[in-house]
Amino acid sequence: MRTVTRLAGFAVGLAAVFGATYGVGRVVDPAPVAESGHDGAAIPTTDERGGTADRLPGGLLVSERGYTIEPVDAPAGEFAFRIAGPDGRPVTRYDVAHDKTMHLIVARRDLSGFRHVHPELAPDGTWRVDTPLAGPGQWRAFADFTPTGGEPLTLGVDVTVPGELVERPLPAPATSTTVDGYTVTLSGAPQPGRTSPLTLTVSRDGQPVTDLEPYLGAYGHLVALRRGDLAYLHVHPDGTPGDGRTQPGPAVTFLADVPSAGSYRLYLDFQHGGRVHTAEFTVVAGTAATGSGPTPSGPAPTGGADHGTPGHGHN
Ligand SMILES: [Cu+2]
Repeated sequence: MRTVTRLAGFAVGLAAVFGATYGVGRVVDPAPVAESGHDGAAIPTTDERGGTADRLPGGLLVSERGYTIEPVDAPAGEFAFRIAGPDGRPVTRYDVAHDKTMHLIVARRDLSGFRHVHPELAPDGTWRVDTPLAGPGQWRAFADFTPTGGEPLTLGVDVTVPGELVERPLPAPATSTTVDGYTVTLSGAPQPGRTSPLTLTVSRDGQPVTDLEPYLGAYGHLVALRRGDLAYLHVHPDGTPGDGRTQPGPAVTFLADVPSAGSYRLYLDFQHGGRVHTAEFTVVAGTAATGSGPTPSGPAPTGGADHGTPGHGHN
């Protein structure tokens, strides 16, 4: 299938090119990468030198701008780490962002097993949390934080949990998935080099959910991880609770700036009924918008295959 062929090509090219555009993206972005689609070919972004590579996507580096994430030994059942500051000492002062001073996101390298948790800070600068690493595998842990007096940062580090490794294939792109009895549909598709709206709509038992609860200061919290290198994108909601225009569902809109074409896994955290639920989607950036055109032929687009709930319906 054509998509697969294209992805193979992307994988080769990504490492070389991704540095050029993100970070500048939203604010400056003098040369939209979207131009790559204009030649009609499937060859993206071989020359993006118009942008200054002053910042990579988040999460690719273990150390950036003087700050370094350092996992530390922890008792069984716990995950612990420190952030070393420019002076080499553990950072103990952080600013609140999205309601928390530290967001820890983990996913396996195959993009399965996503979890988003909030560790507790000890006075010596050690962050601790019940381990979010659910089983064996090569995990990537992302610390998303703002050191007081500094800029927001996302550092990433690999963590191996020994045991039998089971590689999980990335689920096919889909525009609908189910989680905990909720059906979540996705419309929109991220386009490299421009801000792309993504709208996620939540229903349950066929009824739109119109009383989503604020979670981390929004009606949804969306993280995207890029297949291949796990570049981390925190995607911002378009609107916040109480701003006079943002409704508590069923639709939540985000503005995504993806740094390149390729496959991404989206993880939507939303809160309803006092619980946080995570809906996952695979999307391919740089293709026609999902939900607004014919579905490519190929595997049945039921999606969510990893959740074992094929045939979730509209009823
Ligand atoms: Cu968080």
